[in-house]
Amino acid sequence: MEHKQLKPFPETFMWGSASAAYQVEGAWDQDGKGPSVWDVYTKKEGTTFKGTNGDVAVDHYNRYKEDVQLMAEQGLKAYRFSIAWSRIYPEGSGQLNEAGLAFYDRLIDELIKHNIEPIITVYHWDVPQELMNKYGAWESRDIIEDFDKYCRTLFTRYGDRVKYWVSLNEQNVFVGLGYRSGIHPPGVKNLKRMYQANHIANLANAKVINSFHEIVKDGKIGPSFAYSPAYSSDSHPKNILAAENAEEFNSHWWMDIYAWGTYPQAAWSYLEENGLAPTIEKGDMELLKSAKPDFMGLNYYQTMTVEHNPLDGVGLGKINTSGKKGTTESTGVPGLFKTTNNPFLDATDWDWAIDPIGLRIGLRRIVNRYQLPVLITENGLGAFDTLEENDEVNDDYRIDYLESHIKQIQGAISDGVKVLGYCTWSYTDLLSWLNGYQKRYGFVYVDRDEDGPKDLRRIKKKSYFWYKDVMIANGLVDRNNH
Ligand code: BGP
Repeated sequence: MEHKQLKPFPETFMWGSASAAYQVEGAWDQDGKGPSVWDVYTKKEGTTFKGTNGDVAVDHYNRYKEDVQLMAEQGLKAYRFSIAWSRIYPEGSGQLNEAGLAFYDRLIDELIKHNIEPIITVYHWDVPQELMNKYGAWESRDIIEDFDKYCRTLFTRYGDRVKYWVSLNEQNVFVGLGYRSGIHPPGVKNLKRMYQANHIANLANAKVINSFHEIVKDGKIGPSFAYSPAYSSDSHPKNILAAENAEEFNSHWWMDIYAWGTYPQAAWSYLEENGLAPTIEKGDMELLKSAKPDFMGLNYYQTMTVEHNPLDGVGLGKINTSGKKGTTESTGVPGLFKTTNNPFLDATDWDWAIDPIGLRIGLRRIVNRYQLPVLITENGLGAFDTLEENDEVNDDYRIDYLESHIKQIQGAISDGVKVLGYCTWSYTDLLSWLNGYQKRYGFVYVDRDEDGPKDLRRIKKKSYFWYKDVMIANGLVDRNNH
């Protein structure tokens, strides 16, 4: 759609940025925190790039004031961060840790003092290890009560000051990588278990959305979904069908549940045919239907281009965690679809397709299908940055990336899509789960690498100043005049 004139960003638009507890906080056992599954998983041989972990990360736990100060100077409007469940309940349930709760009080108050809207993610993948030991975490229905109790504690404690909340971050990623490809904790490769754990996570998500609406009456909550809109490799109907399969299995499977409380038909019948369907108990579907998110959180990085994949075709391919471009293998589900390169798109050094128009397409698809406003909870470029003389980081490539995506958001707004805000990933550099510290996303460079924390000094990148101008202008600025 082309417009004679684009609509401006709404005055209330939340220009933000994001992080997650395990990736920034460090302080892994400080002030009574219990271990999470990531504390344990990253210590196992061969799980992460060069054996990196978040023990220290970028030490945000001890340096949060300095980080918020940087946000304030930049004029950041919103900051999305996650709470580490095992700081609040070190064993997942039972004993409450006041020191953990107090840390987030301080962080929230510091943000509010500087007019930065806090957006809390209650779960960004770091389930307490004790719940894994006790009952297999997401594989047991016991987690529904424990998660609800944990979330109610947060809603009650912070709901007076925090009005935007994210329930599960990228459920599709944590169950997919945790139970299909086995490269996230618990490192399992078993589809039956994956679909069962996913169903339980759906129930837990629905329950806490209902609890939220009961406790924080004037707040808004939604899940954050990692949506990679699927394209067909060409106009051959069998490839179009493969793209339909990819949309249904990779996206509608989750978003239909969030918005409507129903599983999509073709995917459900495929799972039944293959003995993979989750067990639905009495009351499950009613619970799923009863929970209504206030927005769809969207984490957007790339689109996926797919083609037909026969029953004896491609399965799981290797992913690129080294930053050596071109090392990602085609991946697929035999009988459904497989990925292929899109000749029209460039890619990052980690082989993620760069596709700003894909963001607009994704926004349009979500809004048309679900009639929900969208909060963009993540979008950004993972890249190698160079710290130059005089503490400069000239990350023009990151500005190009963000600028082109913001342009398409404005396009989507002009098309009629309601977008509440835009959180870039990430604020400071941080630990990229499997990819170490060399894959950087931040506006703020942090002086550390895989070999150790160095001095953890914070350095403003060029993109820091550029985003500042965007926020002042409430929209894109002419870069030549800045
Ligand atoms: C999302 C996660 C983030 C973040 C981002 C970048 O999937 O929600 O936590 O890590 O992707 O991914 P990566 O670190 O793998 O480059």
